Order: sequence, then C-alpha cells, then structure tokens
Amino acid sequence: MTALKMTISGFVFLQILLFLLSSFAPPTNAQGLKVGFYDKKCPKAELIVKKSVLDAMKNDPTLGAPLLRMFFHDCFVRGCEGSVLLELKNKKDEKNAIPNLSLRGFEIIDNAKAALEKECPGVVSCSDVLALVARDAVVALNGPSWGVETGRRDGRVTNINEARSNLPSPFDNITSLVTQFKAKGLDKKDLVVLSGGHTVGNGHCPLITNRLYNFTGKGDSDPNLDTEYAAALRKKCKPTDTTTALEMDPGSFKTFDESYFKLVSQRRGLFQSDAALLDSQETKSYVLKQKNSYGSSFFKDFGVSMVKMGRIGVLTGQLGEVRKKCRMVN
Ligand code: HEM
Ligand SMILES: *[C@@H]1O[C@H](CO)[C@@H](O)[C@H](O)[C@H]1NC(C)=O
Ligand SMILES: *[C@@H]1O[C@H](CO)[C@@H](O)[C@H](O)[C@H]1NC(C)=O
Ligand SMILES: CC(=O)N[C@H]1CO[C@H](CO)[C@@H](O)[C@@H]1O
Repeated sequence: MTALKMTISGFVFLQILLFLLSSFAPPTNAQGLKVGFYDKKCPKAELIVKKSVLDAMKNDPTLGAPLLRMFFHDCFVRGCEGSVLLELKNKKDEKNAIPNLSLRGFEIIDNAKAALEKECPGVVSCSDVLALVARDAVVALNGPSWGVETGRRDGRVTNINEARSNLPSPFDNITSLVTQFKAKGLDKKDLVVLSGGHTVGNGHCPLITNRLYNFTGKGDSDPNLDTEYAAALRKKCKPTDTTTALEMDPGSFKTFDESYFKLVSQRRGLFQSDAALLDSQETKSYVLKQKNSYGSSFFKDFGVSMVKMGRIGVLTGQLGEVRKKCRMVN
C-alpha cells in the first residue's frame, strides 16, 4: 500500500517536474516545423520543387553544389528565412557580401517559386523552397535523401554585414569553426558532417594562395597541405590568380560521396577550414572513420545534420510572411 502511494506521489512529482521544465524551456520556433507541412495545403509542392531542380540540373549538373551551399548561407545568416534571396536597391544585401563569392542558381529558386505560386498562391515560403532544393540537389548528385521539415516563413530583412560576420571563412581554424557552429546550435559532429558538403563543387584560387605561397613568410607552403598536392595546386593557381575554379573533390566534384573525408585524411582538403577538421579529436576521428565507403555513416549523418541546420532561427506560425517573389518582401 505504501509502496503504491510512493509510486503515485513519485509519478505526480515527475509530472510536476516535467511541466515546470517544459514551461521554462526556451521557445523554439522549430517546433512549428514538420515533414510534410504542405501535404494538405499544397500536395504537389515537393514534386514541383523537385522537378525544377531536376530540369535545371539536366542542363547543368554543376548547379547542384551552389544550390546546396545556398541553403547553408541562408541558415547561417538570420536563420533559415530566405534572407539570402532578397535584393536591395543599394546592393547592401547578403548576396553582395564577399562570402557569397560564387553563389548562383537563384533563377532555379525563382522558377520553382513561380510554379508553386501557380499551383497554390501564397502558400509555400521561399525559405522552404531553399530547404527542399538543397535536398533535391544532393539526391540528384547521387547523395542521400532525407525528410525535409517544412513550415518556415520568410523574413523581411537582409544585411550585407550580417553575411560577413555570420558565415565561417575558409581561413578559419578549428576553434573558430566550432564556436561559430555552436552559436547556431550545431555541435562538432554537425560541423564535420556538414563540411562533407565539400564533396561537390568548386573553390577559387584566391582562397588558397596563402596556403601555396609564402605561408609563414619563409617562402613555404602550408605544412598541413600535402606537398605533392600543393605542387599540383601551384600549377593551377599563380600567386595573383583571382578567377580560376578548383574542384574541391577532384574527379568526383559532381558526385556526392564520402571521398571528401578520404581527401581530408590525406591532407588534401582544399581550404584551411577543411584541413582544420584534423585538429580536434572528435572531428578527426569522424574523418578517419568515414574515409572508406564500407561502413560509412556519412549519408545517414548528413540528412540528420541538414535537418538540424534547417531549424536555425526559423520563423513559423504567424511570424514573417510567405513572399510572393523570393527576391523581394511583399
Ligand atoms: C565549415 C564551414 C564552411 C566554410 C568555411 C565554407 C567555405 C566555402 C568556400 C570558401 C567555398 C568556395 C566558394 C568559391 O570559391 O566559389 C565553399 C564552397 C562550397 N560549400 Fe562550403 N563552407 C563551409 C561549410 C559548408 C556547408 C555546411 C555546406 C553545405 C552543407 C557547404 C557547401 C558548399 C558547397 C556545395 C560548395 C561548392 C559551391 C560551388 O561549387 O559553387 N559548405 N565553401
Ligand atoms: C583561431 O582563430 C581565432 C580567430 O581568428 C584566433 O583568435 C585564435 O588565436 C586561433 N587559434 C589558434 C589555436 O590558432
Ligand atoms: C614572403 O614573406 C616575407 C615576410 O612577409 C616577405 O619579406 C617576402 O618578401 C615574401 N616573399 C615573397 C616571394 O613574396
Ligand atoms: C550572386 C551574387 O549576387 N554575387 C555577388 C557577390 O558579391 C559580389 C561583390 O562582393 C558581387 O559583385 C556579386 O554580384
């Protein structure tokens, strides 16, 4: 009898504790997100987006990489609320910030959005289009698929300085990368997993000239860069070259696979920020575990971390708006 009483009072205590905990937990708008948010409101939404991506990539498969990167840039600046798409007359928008360098594929977002507006006007946000496009681009590059949470609404602000201060730089060290990801609610595992996005696409010479020439002022190259690879890169990038594109994952730049981790483990990551993943125990051990496709968990991990990244600073419910055109606020 007393045992039963104890159990009941223990149960009630637990309930009260849970209630208190839940009422003190910080409100996260991400609770308004769910997979299949448009299933009833616009059943064809995901199909329409997928078609736009596939049509565009059929003509130009290299669009997959910048479309994936676009979502990362959107989420890290003000959250995943479509600010990366906005254009200001004075050009002081995120698009014109230095880190954008080579963002492209905005017309694919416009096409998808136009098709969505025809099907169900005013329903599907531009920020959700970015999230869906990122997944569809990865799938089209033979990478993993994942259930994309939707239900985001669009922000009304874009600011060139916020892109400068919120996007990690290719020159960043591990401490700085970890801190910047942490500030967005992402941990070391997310950092190393999402860096795997560099299995596709290009970087440009000026981002690595420092690694190739006079790294410490003694006419040397970055000791964290494989010497043979450095020599090959010097052939492509003369010291003053500002335009040449470099495959981040040579030979498989159009295929989303785990070869990025193999390269990083061989000290052939393109940027200092890629090489830096060998400088913390946790990220290093992940890199070493993924470098062989056999037993790699990268595909599964990537979907999990992309969903997590997609929750950064979202606007849901009555917040923000659903833009009619992605380049401007309503
Ligand atoms: C960890 C911090 C990161 C840094 C410092 C970084 C930096 C960069 C830089 C400098 C470029 C080359 C831009 C150019 O020269 O045109 C690039 C390209 C790219 N990044 Fe990242 N990135 C990071 C994380 C990510 C994440 C999280 C993703 C996506 C999950 C991503 C996806 C890409 C893709 C796909 C490209 C190729 C774009 C193209 O081919 O146009 N990056 N990144
Ligand atoms: C990493 O970078 C930060 C910011 O640039 C700098 O303050 C710090 O000294 C660097 N840490 C190491 C270990 O180099
Ligand atoms: C390398 O850097 C050192 C120190 O900054 C400088 O004195 C020297 O002129 C540089 N060499 C070249 C080839 O740029
Ligand atoms: C796509 C895009 O808008 N790129 C811009 C990036 O920023 C530079 C200036 O730093 C602009 O010239 C580009 O047009």
